[in-house]
Amino acid sequence: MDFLEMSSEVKNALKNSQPVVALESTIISHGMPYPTNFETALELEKEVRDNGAVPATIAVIGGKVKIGLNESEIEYLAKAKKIMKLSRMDLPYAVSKKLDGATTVAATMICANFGGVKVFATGGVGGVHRGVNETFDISADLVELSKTPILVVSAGVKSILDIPKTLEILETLGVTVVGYKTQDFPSFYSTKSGSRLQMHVDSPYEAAELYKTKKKMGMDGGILVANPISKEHEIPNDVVNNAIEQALKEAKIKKIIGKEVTPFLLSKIVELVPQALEANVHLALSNAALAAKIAKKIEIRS
Ligand code: PSU
Ligand code: MN
Repeated sequence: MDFLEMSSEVKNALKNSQPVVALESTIISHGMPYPTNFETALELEKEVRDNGAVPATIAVIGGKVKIGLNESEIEYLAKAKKIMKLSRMDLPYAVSKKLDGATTVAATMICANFGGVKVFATGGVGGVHRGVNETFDISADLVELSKTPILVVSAGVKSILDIPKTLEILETLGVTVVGYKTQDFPSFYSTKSGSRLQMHVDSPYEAAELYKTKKKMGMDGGILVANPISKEHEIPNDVVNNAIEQALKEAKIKKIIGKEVTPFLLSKIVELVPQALEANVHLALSNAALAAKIAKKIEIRS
């Protein structure tokens, strides 16, 4: 794979069956404002290390799929104004044209899998957008979860999305969705969404066993571990919901479509509810810590 460039740290870790956790880059370039995005990207790597795994932040730079970015590459992504947002459809184009791009959950899963990374921590995955009946806007993240064998830790999905419909599609696609110590599907800023989950795991060990079992059974696709934000950092639903309603209204007026929808809504929400950014950082860190613990359990020979 001449398009793949792994850092020596990640390469060594994988060679020695040490735990590695993939981290995405769209959260840096399109998910948070500078400088919080840069600081958070570094803190996420530290959190993974502090919990005993090697971080591998993923992006495409100069047409190379990079697994394990250095600090200046992360800074570049954090500051770049017009960096491409790469999902599955864009990935071969960016590589072929030797472009730079940040990877979404879908593209990060694909790239992690190229390198043999099994676990990936993010903030929130994409899903079925509200108004899907008209727009057909369904994130490619969901389809990727049905194809690519990565365990993804996320704080559920934001209520900018239609959460019940997102869960329906995940069921249709056969994605194994489990709550982490919860039976409520979390909605990013909130531990609950009103949607219930049938399945849960209660330890990193159980999550690792689920991953190993799915693999042993030869079944395609990933696992979505929904890890709720901690109670102390939770933002009440009604506080965020007003902001979300307003953001959605504005997106409609401004005719924002396609891959611009999610970044537009994310930045609008932070503009309207500044504490949302801090909550976002906290939940992402908590997901990175849990992902590292799960990755460690996966690498223990059973
Ligand atoms: N949700 C968030 N923060 C994010 C994203 C989603 O709360 O940063 C990013 C992720 O990279 C996710 C992508 O994969 O947005 C989904 O975009 P779309 O809806 O265009 O598929
Ligand atoms: Mn979309």
